[in-house]
Amino acid sequence: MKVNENSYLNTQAKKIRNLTIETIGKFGVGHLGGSVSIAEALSAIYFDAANVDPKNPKWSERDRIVLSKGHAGSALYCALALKGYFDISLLDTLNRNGTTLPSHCDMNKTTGVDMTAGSLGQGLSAAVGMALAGKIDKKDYTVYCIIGDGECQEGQIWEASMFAASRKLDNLIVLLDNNKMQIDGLTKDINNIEPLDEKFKSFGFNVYSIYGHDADLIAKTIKKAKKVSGKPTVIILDTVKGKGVHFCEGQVSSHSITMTEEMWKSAIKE
Ligand SMILES: Cc1ncc(C[n+]2csc(CCOP(=O)(O)OP(=O)(O)O)c2C)c(N)n1
Ligand SMILES: [Mg+2]
Repeated sequence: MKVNENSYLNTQAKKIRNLTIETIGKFGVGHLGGSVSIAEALSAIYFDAANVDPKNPKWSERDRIVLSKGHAGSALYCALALKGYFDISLLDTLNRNGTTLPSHCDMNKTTGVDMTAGSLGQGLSAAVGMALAGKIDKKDYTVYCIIGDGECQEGQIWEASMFAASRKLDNLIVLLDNNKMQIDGLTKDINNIEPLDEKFKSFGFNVYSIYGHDADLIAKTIKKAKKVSGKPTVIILDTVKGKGVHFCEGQVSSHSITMTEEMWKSAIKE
């Protein structure tokens, strides 16, 4: 796998990852593992694919972005700050009393967040609704929705997927962060969801399975997906939970982790 680590999109991903480590680190505890595993996906969406305007976050023609795995809100906030939705200094309020940046995403609190999430499974249904509304209103926007692998154990994911395909929602692109771990174990041991590609195909999706830590590859795949008509797309991202953080990469314990200042600073240095 040849990855251009210094490309624009992979550099943005690195910025998202480092800022996420710092933001969670300064608070002392948070969902680090599943946040850093989507750094490249967020970079590809916000810094290449999405037609959005940070100065006009409610623009009716904008692409919609739903982080269904809402516990990774910190990474989304870092992407939004880097994109210019709000000042980077706001990240220092994460999770503190009165903040507009709660642990899990809240569309009524945070500029640029299109959907409230945290109860796993629900964000995809909302994204499907947005995509259907776009078709009914004859609008040209695309809906991007990031879901987790553990989240795919929710029946609601499959109900929403069945409906998306039956309505031929080719304006929906789902990115599945397949880091193969959930809150307290390996996804395959708790309730195996594989073969994911075959499942989504049988539900009527256009499916791509790619390496998930190359933002250039993700952006290229999104471009391909946008040319497909009559079907929603899922891009299954082969990712690593805790990616890029030496004390938790590939470990279930990265799901929610306590960090000392020394720990998060050493991770950023690395
Ligand atoms: C409906 C629901 N059940 C349980 C939880 C608690 N919970 C939060 S994150 C998580 C694990 C999710 O695993 P995955 O989707 O793979 O997320 P990731 O590995 O990306 O962190 C669980 C069970 C929840 N938020 N919502
Ligand atoms: Mg997972």
